[in-house]
Amino acid sequence: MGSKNSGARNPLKVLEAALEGGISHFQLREKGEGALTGADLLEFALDCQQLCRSYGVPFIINDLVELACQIDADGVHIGQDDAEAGQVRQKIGKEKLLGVSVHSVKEAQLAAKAGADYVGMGPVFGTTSKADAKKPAGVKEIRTVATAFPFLPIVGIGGIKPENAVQVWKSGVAGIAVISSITEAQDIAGQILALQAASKVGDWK
Ligand code: TZP
Ligand code: MG
Repeated sequence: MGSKNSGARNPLKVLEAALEGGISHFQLREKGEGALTGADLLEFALDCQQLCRSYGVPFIINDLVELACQIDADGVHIGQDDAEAGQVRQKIGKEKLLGVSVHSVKEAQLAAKAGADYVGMGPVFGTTSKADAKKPAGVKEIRTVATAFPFLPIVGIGGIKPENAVQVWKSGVAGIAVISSITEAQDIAGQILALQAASKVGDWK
């Protein structure tokens, strides 16, 4: 999430509630109308980083490789239209997390070769959180990539809610990433529990 994803609520309070609720990773994605820049963005990023550190949760920055290096973030996430993954890996070093958004086996293969630790795939469902989102892709390609690269962690993203998370978990992802499902939840901890619990549905069968 970014500073503009939490509606009337303070984004740092929403992040804190999500950390308290048990999110495993946080990605700062500061985009869209009114997005923070310059010193304001730096301050917000540092605040998010400090909160994540206090919960022992990795803090990843979307797109902004320079900012990630400047504040020693735990990782960077880039898309196909951002900097080239191999160059970003060179820049951040081998200890940092590198995530790359992919939409096909070919893109996943290139990302893995360039040193990605995980790939993001989506939008699985319709989303209003990404202005330039492609059309919903479902889980078909996730299954294909998961089969082709069983050791490459895939994170599903886009319109994922507790009600539709089971099919994403079942497609072979290592994790799911959400914005609105958590930022718009009244009971953030309860929502996180429900999203996580969806990964277990059917396990007892
Ligand atoms: N990439 C694909 S969909 C998306 C991004 C960043 C937005 C996810 O937000 P939401 O609110 O969980 O649909
Ligand atoms: Mg990007």
